[in-house]
Amino acid sequence: MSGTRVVPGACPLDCPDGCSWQVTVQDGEAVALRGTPDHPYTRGTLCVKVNQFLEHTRAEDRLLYPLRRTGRKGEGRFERITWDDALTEIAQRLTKTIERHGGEAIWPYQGTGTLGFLQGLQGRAGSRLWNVLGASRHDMTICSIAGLAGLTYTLGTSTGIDPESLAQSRLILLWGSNPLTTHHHLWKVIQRARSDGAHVVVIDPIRSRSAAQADEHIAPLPGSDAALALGLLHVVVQEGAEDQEYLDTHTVGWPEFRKLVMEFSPGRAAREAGVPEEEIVRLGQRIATSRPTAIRVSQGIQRHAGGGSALRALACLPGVTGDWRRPGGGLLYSTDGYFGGNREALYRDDLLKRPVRSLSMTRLAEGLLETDDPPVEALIVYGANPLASSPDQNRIRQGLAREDLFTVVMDHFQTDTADYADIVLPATMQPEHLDVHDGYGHVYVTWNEPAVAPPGECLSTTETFRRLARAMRLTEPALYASDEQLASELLDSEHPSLSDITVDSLRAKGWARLAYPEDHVPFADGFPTPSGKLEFVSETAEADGFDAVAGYVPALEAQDAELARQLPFVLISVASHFFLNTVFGNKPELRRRAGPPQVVVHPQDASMYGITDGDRVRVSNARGAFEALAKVADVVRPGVAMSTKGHWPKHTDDAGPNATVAERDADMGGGAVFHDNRVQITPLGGADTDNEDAQ
Ligand SMILES: Nc1nc2c(c(=O)[nH]1)N[C@H]1C(S)=C(S)[C@@H](COP(=O)(O)OP(=O)(O)OC[C@H]3O[C@@H](n4cnc5c(=O)[nH]c(N)nc54)[C@H](O)[C@@H]3O)O[C@H]1N2
Ligand SMILES: Nc1nc2c(c(=O)[nH]1)N[C@H]1C(S)=C(S)[C@@H](COP(=O)(O)OP(=O)(O)OC[C@H]3O[C@@H](n4cnc5c(=O)[nH]c(N)nc54)[C@H](O)[C@@H]3O)O[C@H]1N2
Ligand code: SF4
Ligand SMILES: [Mo]
Repeated sequence: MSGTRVVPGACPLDCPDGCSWQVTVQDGEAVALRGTPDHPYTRGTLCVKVNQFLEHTRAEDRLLYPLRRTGRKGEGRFERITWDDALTEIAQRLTKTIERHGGEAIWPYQGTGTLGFLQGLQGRAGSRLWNVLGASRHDMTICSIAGLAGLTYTLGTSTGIDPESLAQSRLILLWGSNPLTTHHHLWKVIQRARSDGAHVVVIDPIRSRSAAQADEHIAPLPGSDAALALGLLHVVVQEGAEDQEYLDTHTVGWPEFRKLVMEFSPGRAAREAGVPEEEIVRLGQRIATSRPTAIRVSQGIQRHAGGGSALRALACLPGVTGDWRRPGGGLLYSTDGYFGGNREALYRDDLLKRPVRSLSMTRLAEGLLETDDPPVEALIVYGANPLASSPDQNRIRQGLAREDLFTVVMDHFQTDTADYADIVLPATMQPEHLDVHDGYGHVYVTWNEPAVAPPGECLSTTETFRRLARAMRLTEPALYASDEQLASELLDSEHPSLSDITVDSLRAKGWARLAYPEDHVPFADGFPTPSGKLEFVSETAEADGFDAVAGYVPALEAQDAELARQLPFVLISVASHFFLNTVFGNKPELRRRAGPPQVVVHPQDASMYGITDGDRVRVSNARGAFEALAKVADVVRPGVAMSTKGHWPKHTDDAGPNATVAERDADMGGGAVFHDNRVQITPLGGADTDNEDAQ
């Protein structure tokens, strides 16, 4: 063995690809990391962000010890303390809070830093402890929820088709999805389809990396997708390409939905979506003749006031053409539901003594500044960086600065959010703890074996919560389950997807394909809706206060012509190629490659508003402002401006795109509206002069 071993693991990040990786360990040190070569989806490659993950684990600025704040909130001055002191203080504060206001005054604010079932989001890490304490429930609204809710009205589930089936598609619509940046392993599948003659169309207001590589790019107005979909279906029906037999046997409400489709002539859809009528007719005809057609839609498109409705309408499209029954046809948003692990066993919601309120992740400012009965007195942030990532940055800052708020942040690095903590706790990184992962863009499950000892005094999330439970003298045995116990409780499930997967088999190989056949068609036996069919008309939606018929709900700010006069740009802040949300926002090499924060505007807009390439500009609205360098390029359509998420506010002017984003809900699920955001852009003077007083 000569001291060298290869340890199987998983990329923990919030990315659909959920890569399987291997860590080479020599004499107790991780010396190499690579994508697992024989994993059918990872295929031996990670990505530009994660290739140097091991370096990131050894970064100079890594948090290694518990810290107590010594300066003002936000100032960033801390002193090292022992774990015992940290846990004693946290236990006392939480106990006092519970005595005064009850458990609901505690807000466990968990983010997407790791998706692991033990250490992260998928297993709602910490859930058992919060249930015992009766803490407020944290509602994960930040990423994909509006779309999940919209799809569920149509399909009865949000779980879509197997991405690997796209290899069999004849037409692929990448609808508000940029896989070359956000989940690049799908591109290999797309290329396989293309080599068999498939045509790839990107539908995105921005000519993304993926759009630039596609066969065709259609650039609709932000938030107009459902109108576009209805226009395309109008053409499909005009061409006589609806699958009447499928409609009769597998759907409900076609007559009502058809009526709506017939109201969306290509001309009307073209006006709503701001694209040429010919493009709609041409793509409609292509859909009419391309069996099967697959739609890959990811999260970007549902960050608008009508985002849930958009997904609800898009899922209807393969219902009209009958593609839901063909391998390579249908829609993929998430594969979350394929893994039938026993999530309930991890959550242990039975430990909750009485129902508790929910607080929405994307309404942190409201939660901290306006909520009483009881007020939020203790905020435990883990795997999240809300000061950078959540809407209405300025008010979040105000909330975090509250002197009477007790804040604990568990993280790897001293983020903007951590600067507001009373206590900072150092967390382990992926090669240092045990975890189990699935993926939301494939149908595999992965085992992450600890490869090396944690540096300094870093502790895993599970161990931190076990020690906190002990410090609080809690007696519930479920709070002390070991990581191995948790993993086996998760995998101990009757669900057929896990029929031949055990802890031992998974641990030995590192990954397994869930037990679905190769050409699996998810809705071959019907849909899990109340009617058992695809629902163009949904009584459930109607009962929830939505139109019974799936349709078009415009964006709020993006489609507001009145507002557009003062705030001419719709700001879309997309995924950066080099960061994963705010993870890696402090990694020097990736920061260098990403460059400084930019805002991209169309040449026509640039000349209208006096913006020159390289100008320092102020991007603002009534909610707030941030500074960036202007880039003038026709990758955006006129009226749209693009920036990226991921830059750390403290590296720039203490602000980012979310200073301008409203703390407002999308139509469904309480989702965020990051892209339904109007701003103005004002030059601050040339890049060289650096004159902030100019205008
Ligand atoms: N490199 C990298 N990869 C990531 C991430 C990252 O930060 N960096 N983030 C991860 C996470 S958390 C997620 S949720 C996924 C997101 O994955 P994606 O959804 O693929 O990424 P986004 O960039 O958020 O949005 C995709 C596209 O949606 C477009 N879009 C915005 N509004 C509209 C609209 O109204 N209509 C249409 N048709 N398109 C619209 C944007 O212009 C953008 O190009 O990616 C994951 N992968
Ligand atoms: N303007 C704009 N804002 C957006 C978006 C957008 O498109 N535009 N996208 C939104 C989306 S899709 C998402 S998902 C959210 C993400 O928002 P958040 O969930 O807040 O994610 P991050 O900002 O990446 O912060 C994750 C933090 O977790 C830490 N971390 C990672 N692993 C661990 C671990 O094992 N233990 C602990 N304790 N900490 C860990 C990381 O160091 C990092 O500081 O951002 C949203 N914000
Ligand atoms: S970020 Fe995505 S593509 Fe990159 S290694 Fe992780 S799972 Fe794979
Ligand atoms: Mo996300």
